[in-house]
Amino acid sequence: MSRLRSPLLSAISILSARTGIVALLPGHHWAPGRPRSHNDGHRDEDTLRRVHPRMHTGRMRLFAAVLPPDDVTRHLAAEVEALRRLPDADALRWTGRPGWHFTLAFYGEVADTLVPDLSARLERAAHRTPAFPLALRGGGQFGHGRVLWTGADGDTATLRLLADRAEAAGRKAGLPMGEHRHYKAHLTVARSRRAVDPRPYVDELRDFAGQRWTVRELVLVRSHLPRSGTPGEEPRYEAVARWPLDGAR
Ligand code: 2AM
Repeated sequence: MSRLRSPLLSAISILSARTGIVALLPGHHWAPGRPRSHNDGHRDEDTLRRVHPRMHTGRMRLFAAVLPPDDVTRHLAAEVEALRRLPDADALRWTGRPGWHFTLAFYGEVADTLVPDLSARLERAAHRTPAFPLALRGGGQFGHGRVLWTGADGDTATLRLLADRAEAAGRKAGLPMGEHRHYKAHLTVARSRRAVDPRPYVDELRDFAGQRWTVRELVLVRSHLPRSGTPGEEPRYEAVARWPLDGAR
């Protein structure tokens, strides 16, 4: 077990022992994707670790998410294949299937000491929220083609409620969450550092409709930023805890 992960694992293990609810997934690496170019003013802990590989900085980059199941991401992968056949698709950096997620709240670099409180609050948020139906649907873009995404259909009101609760959990745990913004459910499929014409991609995504599934879990995800320095390399995502949604309807 790496020294870097042990404080989180022990923090969550304590929580797990107390509540019996937290499911640990050590070593379960489920995703690439790409971070935004900024990191909300936090130190870039992965960069520090690259410079000092033995250094344990006592922080980790975390976010709360909903993860679509395999059959849903398989269908999206086929759609993304079609998008990648469009002219100039190589100008975009495409996110990878194992990492596809709906971000609920992004926490940035979180001190190990705050993780148990954050986890307890997320567990309560999950406990108060009912399982709900969701599907991937259509698409859109932010920032003149810098972010291309597919959207959500189904019980998006409960998705938003869960996102608001995940954000509140971070705020109450003492994390600097920035100003509250209206939640826009999106699953990022590609990014670009420069503006690109997004219309062909958004047109192609317009009729995309994935199959429904029931969202039953809130997942806390750790993002490991790339260490190689290779441009365009994706972060590695790791699901560190999952809590069942078991609120009453
Ligand atoms: P996204 O949801 O638009 O793709 C991990 O980095 C996830 O957290 C990504 O899915 C990312 O964006 C989301 N995220 C939200 N705010 C972020 C920020 N300030 N920096 C990095 N990622 C952020």
